[in-house]
Amino acid sequence: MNVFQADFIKSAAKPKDYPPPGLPEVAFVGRSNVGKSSLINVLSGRKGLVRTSSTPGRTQLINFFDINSILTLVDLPGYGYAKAPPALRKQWGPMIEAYLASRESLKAVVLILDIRRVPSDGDLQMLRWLEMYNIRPILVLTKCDKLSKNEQAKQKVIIAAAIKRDKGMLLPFSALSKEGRDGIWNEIGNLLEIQLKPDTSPVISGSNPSSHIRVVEVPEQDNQP
Ligand SMILES: Nc1nc2c(ncn2[C@@H]2O[C@H](COP(=O)(O)OP(=O)(O)OP(=O)(O)O)[C@@H](O)[C@H]2O)c(=O)[nH]1
Ligand SMILES: [Mg+2]
Repeated sequence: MNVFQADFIKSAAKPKDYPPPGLPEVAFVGRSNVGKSSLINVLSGRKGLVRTSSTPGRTQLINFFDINSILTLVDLPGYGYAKAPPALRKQWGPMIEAYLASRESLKAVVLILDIRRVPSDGDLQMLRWLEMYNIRPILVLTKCDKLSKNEQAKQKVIIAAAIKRDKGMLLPFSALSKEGRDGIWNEIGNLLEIQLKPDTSPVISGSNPSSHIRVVEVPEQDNQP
């Protein structure tokens, strides 16, 4: 997918503050510090589109980003940050649940797991929530640059068993090397019924089959909201 345009739309905590529904949305969930915001930056090809941090709890609101005016990427605050202020931890569950339960334009969820770690209780809870809302997540194993190929294969087996999924469903990714980027875009394209051919125009099929958007290559740029 060539991203020729990536823009911060807005931050929101409550449904009344979300942008108007319309374009299909892809939400990114995972524990705090797992690499959600870094993944969005790599997918968008903009290093500074979303703020990232080595300190957990960087993303505290729901952040919406427009991509090529054909879809919206949604960065959700991470769970499981023990040192988060109590008020924030209390707010987190209802904020995420309201979004997952009520957002009609939500078409895909990317659940991000750290390839080095056994999935946490928060991850398992998130999987249960998604099942409850009938959402089949795209499962990404991030930070794979930190392990050898051999170790990655072992971790895949362990993580697949912990979450009771086929290991073939787990997509390795690295925000450093960008390995896995195209595979994740393909999965998103499949779920959104958008054809994302790298050298041609992305086309929204279904409701608007004639919508053609020309894509051009642009250099990475900082675009901090
Ligand atoms: N080596 C490596 N580091 C990564 C990768 N992805 C993210 N990181 C690092 O992990 C830290 C957290 O990344 P973020 O993208 O801010 O994580 P987040 O999930 O958005 O965190 P919160 O907003 O706090 O929930 C940063 O220091 C990133 O540079 C990766 O694929 N490889
Ligand atoms: Mg973040």
